[in-house]
This record gives sequence, C-alpha cells and structure tokens, in this order.
Amino acid sequence: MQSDLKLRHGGKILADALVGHGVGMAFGVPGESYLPVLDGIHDVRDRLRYIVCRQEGGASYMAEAYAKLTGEPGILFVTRGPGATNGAVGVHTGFQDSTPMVVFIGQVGNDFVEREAFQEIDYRRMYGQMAKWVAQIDRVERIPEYVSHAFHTATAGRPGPVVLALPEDTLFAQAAVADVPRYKVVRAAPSPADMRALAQTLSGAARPFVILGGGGWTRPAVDGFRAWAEAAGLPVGCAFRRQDLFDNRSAHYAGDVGIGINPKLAQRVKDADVLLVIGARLGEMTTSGYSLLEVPVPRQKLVHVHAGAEELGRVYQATLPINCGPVRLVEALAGVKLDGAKWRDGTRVARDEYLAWSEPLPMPGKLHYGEVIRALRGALPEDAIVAGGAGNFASWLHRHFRYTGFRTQLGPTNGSMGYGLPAAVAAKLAQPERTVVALCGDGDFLMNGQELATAVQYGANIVALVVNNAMYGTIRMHQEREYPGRVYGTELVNPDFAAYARAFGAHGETVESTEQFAPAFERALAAGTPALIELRIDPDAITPSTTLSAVRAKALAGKK
Ligand SMILES: Cc1ncc(C[n+]2csc(CCOP(=O)(O)OP(=O)(O)O)c2C)c(N)n1
Ligand SMILES: [Mg+2]
Repeated sequence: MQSDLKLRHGGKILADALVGHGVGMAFGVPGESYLPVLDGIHDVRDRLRYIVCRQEGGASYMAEAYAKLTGEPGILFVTRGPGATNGAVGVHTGFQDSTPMVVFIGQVGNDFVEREAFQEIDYRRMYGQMAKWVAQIDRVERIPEYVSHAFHTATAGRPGPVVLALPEDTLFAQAAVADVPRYKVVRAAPSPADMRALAQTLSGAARPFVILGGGGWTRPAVDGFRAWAEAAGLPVGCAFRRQDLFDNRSAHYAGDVGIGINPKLAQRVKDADVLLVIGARLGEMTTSGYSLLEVPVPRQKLVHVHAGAEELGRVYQATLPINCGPVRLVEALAGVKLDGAKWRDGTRVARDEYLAWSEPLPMPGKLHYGEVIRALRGALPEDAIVAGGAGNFASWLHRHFRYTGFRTQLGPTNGSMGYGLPAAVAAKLAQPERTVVALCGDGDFLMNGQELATAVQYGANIVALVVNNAMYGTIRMHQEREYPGRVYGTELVNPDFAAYARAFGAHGETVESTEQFAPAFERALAAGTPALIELRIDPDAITPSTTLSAVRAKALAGKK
C-alpha cells in the first residue's frame, strides 16, 4: 500500500487534507512561515479559495463569520507572533460564539524552538483559554491525523476554535502518507427519559418561556423548532445576537433576550414558571447580568439543553439538564405533543409587547436612525444577511429589525468591535447570491475599514452603513452616567467616510436626513461595487430610547 503513495511536502499534505474535509474557502494574511501551505493550495485552488486579507483581525473575523453562516469550520491562516496576535480577536469571538474554526499559525522550525527565535510564541500557552484545543504538528507524517482531530474537536459538542501551529520544518519536509476521509460531526442525543421529563415539565407549566441561542444550529433544526413551538403555542425569545434562530415575524416571537432588553420581556422571563433554554449558555448578556435567573438555583424550573456538558450546572443548576445540541433535541421534540391552551393568551400578550417595543421612538436630529432600520426591513429581500458590530448603534438594529430566519444575522456575542464589515465580506463571498449589509459604528468601522480593499479585490458587493456620531458613544454614555460632564477619551475626529470608500474603488455616499436614506440605499445596492453609506446622526441620540443629555442630567441629579 505504502508504495502507491506519492511523496508530498507538508504544505501540500495540509492543503489536500483541507479539501478532503470539504473546505472551500480559507482566509488569511500570508507569512514566510507558511509558504509551503500556499504552494499546496496553489495546486487545489479550483476547489479551495484562499482569500487574502489586509489585517489578521479582519481575516479572523471573516473565518469566524464564514463558519457562523455556513456551519462549516472557518479556516484561518496567519503567520507567527505578529500574525497570531493580530488574529486573536476572531478566535476569541469564535470561542464565545461557539463557532467551529480551525486556525493555522506558522511556527519557527523545531531546530530553533524555545530560543525566542524570530516571532516565536508558544501558541499552546497563548491561545490556551481561547480555543478548545491547541497543538503543534511536529511530524509531517502526522498532518492528516492532526487535521482530522482538529475538525472533529472544532465541531463536536459545543463547537469552537482549534489552533494548530505549523513548524517550518514540518511544512517543508516530505512524506508519503494517506489522506483521511472527511470528518463527521459528533452529536450527543437526548435520552428517551430526558424527553419524557421535558414533556412532563412543560405540560405542568402555566407561564412557560423558551430561549434559543448558542452554536450548532442548522436550518432544518431552526425550521423544525419553529413548527414545534408554534404547534405547542409557546412564546419564544432569542439570546443576545441570536435573533435569527426564530423568525421574528412569527406570532410566537417575543423578542431578544439581550442587552437593552424590553423591560416587559425581562419581567416575563423572571415570572416564567418553566424556562426551556436550548443552546444558550445563559451568559451575562442573555441574563441581564445574571439577574433574570437567580444564581445558582433559579426560581423558574429550568430545562437547560446544551451541547457542552461542562456548561450544564456551570452557573445555573437546572431542574432538568440535557446534554445535547439543538439538532438532536429538535429531532426528538417531534415526539413531544403539548396542549398549549393554558399559555396561548400569554404568548399573544408577549407578541403584542414585542411589536410595540420594536416600533421606533422619536429621536433628535434630521436623520431618524430607527426609521432607517424600519426602512431596511422593507427594502431587503427575505434572505438578506445583516452583519453588525459592537457599540450602541447596534441596539437600534437589535430592537427594530426583524430577522427572518436562519442565518440572516451575523453578530459577535463577545461584543467585539470591528466585526460587521469583515463578517459581511465573508458572507458575501460564501453566498454571493444573497444581499449582505454591514451595520457599523464610526469607531467600530475603522477597526477593520481596511477590509473594504478585500471586498473590492474579490467583488464582494456588500453595503456598509456607518453610523457616525463622532464618538465612542457607548463608552461616552457610561462615562456620563458614572462621571457626568467629565468627557475624556471618547471623542472622535472622523474621516469623510464616503470619500474613504471611494478611495478603495467602492461607492460612497453621505446621508444626513431620513428622506435621503431610501434612495441612497437603492443606489448602493445597484452600484455594482461594494458600497458605503455614512449616516450622520445627532450625537445626542445615544440609544433608541434616551439621549445623552438625559443620561447626564439624570446622573447629575443623582449626585446632588
Ligand atoms: C475591540 C473592542 N475594543 C473596545 C471595546 C469597548 N467598546 C465597546 S463599545 C465602544 C464604542 C463603540 O463606538 P462606535 O462604534 O462609534 O459606536 P457607538 O457606541 O458610538 O454607537 C467601545 C470602545 C470593544 N467592545 N471591543
Ligand atoms: Mg460612534
């Protein structure tokens, strides 16, 4: 057998392994540390596209967003120390977002290791807390085994990032080794006893509420859950930045259980007698700072379904912990029939409260940003993807947009700035037939504005909306609340964003009033290039429901 195998260098063995695992796209910034990998991909470039980016922060977000959208592990290539440090932000995002990723990092050769050679870092220590597994492939013959291990680990249980360091000697060395077949996703299933207990707990409920979140969802799981929940008459909310797990147009959708939660929804969660939580970790953002449920034993009966066994009981002791992911749970739910007569009225009220909450309120200035989000609801096709970053500007999106279903939202649950633009670029590259919009803040956008070059280079015709309030508004808001009037370190002097976009070869426009938005957006969609619209909002409009001056006045009054 062995004699039939051809000698290949490590880079080629790795590239062939990726193709074997079904990888169609990888993101990265090149380095001399992994030249053999690029050479290996050169041979398979009709099947595996390496997208060259401008900064590893952008590349790592792209790999993360690609995986979040497609469910396939996101592949990132970065060079040694500087590349690995720049690329960390997307890995941290992937970890908190439970997104499967396989990150490859160039490494000094084993002949120089532990000398603090040029750009040398021990990635096992550096990435230890940000990845499910970090390893270094020290023998060329073992590349197929390590890569297979990496794909299994990234996708099994609670998905997440895996990091593999590639010493130069491993990549340049040659070996005659066999490829391995494509990885399989390992999924635990609930036991029949779990499902009987779940049915019994819900049947006894008077005020049940469901929260969906986390990773590992698929379109059939999302669709299957919706059909089941609607038949059961249950009210459903989505965890922070997971609003696309349940069609927001459904009469059973009650809103997002995240930052800036509808107070009535928060009360509903607190008052629920049974909470069915599927996939969400019940982290700080989803629990309003661990206040919706008491730590460690909630007053509500908690049915907590999570793919990571270690998450169950980590913060909250569930009445019924079930260790499985959403796919197998939804399959098993098909056998659970509930009579929802007791709670149908509650579901109707929850829906009405959501509809009222999601209507834009008046705000200062000529450009009403809430109305812009409302306009987007109507202007976008049903399967459009809206990617958002982190900052107060995103709270209008969370509150006023209606996500129509699986993977119409891309957002970082770790609240990491600079995500929207690269995520949108990756989404457009992965699924070019869909309309993709990035929603960015002025601070947020410039954390990865350079990736407009990547969008132009690959014809990823996304529309970026940049909400300009000339400040790191979120921090300014907190500053005014804690130290009113003592503004420091939060003001921004911005470039002309439209001109910036045009410098890359993208379409750029500035919008200063509500009426200007719809025609500008149409032009942006039709531009035939990536496009950017700067939205100049009144800086006083700090959240969808309050102003900066009101925050300051309240804080000052409190200090008297
Ligand atoms: C990478 C990163 N750096 C810093 C922060 C802290 N932070 C959170 S929101 C924010 C300001 C966001 O500013 P902008 O994008 O202009 O949005 P705005 O709040 O003004 O709407 C900052 C600095 C963060 N979340 N992520
Ligand atoms: Mg801002």
